[in-house]
Amino acid sequence: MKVAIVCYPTHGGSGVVASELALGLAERGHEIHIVSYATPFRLRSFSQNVFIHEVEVASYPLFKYPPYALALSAKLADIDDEYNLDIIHAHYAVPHAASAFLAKNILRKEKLKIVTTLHGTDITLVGADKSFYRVIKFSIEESDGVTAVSNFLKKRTVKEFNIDKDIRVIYNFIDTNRCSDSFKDCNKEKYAPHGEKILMHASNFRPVKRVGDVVRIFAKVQEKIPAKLLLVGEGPERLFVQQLVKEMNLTDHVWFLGHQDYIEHVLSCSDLFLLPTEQESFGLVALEAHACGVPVVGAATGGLPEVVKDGVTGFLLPVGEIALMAQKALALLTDDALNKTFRRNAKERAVKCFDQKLIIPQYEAYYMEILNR
Ligand code: GMT
Repeated sequence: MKVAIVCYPTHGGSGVVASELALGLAERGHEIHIVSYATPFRLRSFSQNVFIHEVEVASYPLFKYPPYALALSAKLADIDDEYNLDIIHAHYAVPHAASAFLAKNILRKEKLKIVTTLHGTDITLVGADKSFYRVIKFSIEESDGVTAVSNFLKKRTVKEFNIDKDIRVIYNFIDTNRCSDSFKDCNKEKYAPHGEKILMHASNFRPVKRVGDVVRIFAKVQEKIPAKLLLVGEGPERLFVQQLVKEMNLTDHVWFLGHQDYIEHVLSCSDLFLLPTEQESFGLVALEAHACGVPVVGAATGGLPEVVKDGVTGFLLPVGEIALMAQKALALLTDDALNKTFRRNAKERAVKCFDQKLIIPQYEAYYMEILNR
């Protein structure tokens, strides 16, 4: 098949899923065209069967807001002229699904199919905003196929947008071999020179991630046992979090590592992952932790319980329950037998339920189904 995958190139989960899907499909012999405003970081090195198309938006003094969605539509139409696509797969509804719809109509090509994958905030935050609502509802309804990354997100989409359309749930996935023994030399002594326990969090530091809660949970853990916190990522709340760390006198115990292209290196140093997020449609980062055998303590919210099995691979508690989260974190960090069992369960769950070998064929089969409909 010839598939154009439209995605964001940044460190967010949707871009990672789209990039890994592109690589997986290309490896299975499909011709993949990545369409984005920059090259996604996971696709910077050469891959057979993957073509990168960067969208450029003309600037003009009249444009207060550069019309990216239109430039993307025009680019998709051009790519189809040159390569004769079968499918445009839009990752993240805003604005990719609408741009794909426009491209298909420009081309007047009925046999070109549009698949839209809903990732989370395109529905829960951005999509619910009144200024986008009708365009998103329309783009979902007009897509030939729609997937959501969890049952939670599917239900939320149907309810929020009053959608009467089959939405297929296809979970996020991971190459569970990536966290191999070759990463085990992660320089743990650098971060925890006296054998302290290592807690970790990674996100885009947006308010929805509640990184402040991460620091407060860590503070409670650190009161009881020697521990260090590794924070991965960048975003609007980073300065606030740095300030909080200072105010809580934790500067010597917290490492800000910034963006990391492959967080497996850091995960392989970690004893526990914290994800006290307000909303999470799936929680790719929790899956990445599990794939490295790292248990998760976090919030019982959104689709996270579909990934982290409460009491088996981690503990999930109500959003904002900092004291309870700290208590569970301490249990996992001080009871070696419990820790060992949870680590084994976490890895096993990632391999059995979310390995790319299981999930990529589901996308492939879904494409075939849409093309044959
Ligand atoms: O909103 C974000 O945190 C980024 C966003 C993205 O699209 O880049 O992440 C969402 O998509 C991921 C991949 O499907 C999911 O694993 C995340 O749970 C989801 N984030 C939220 O729902 C907050």
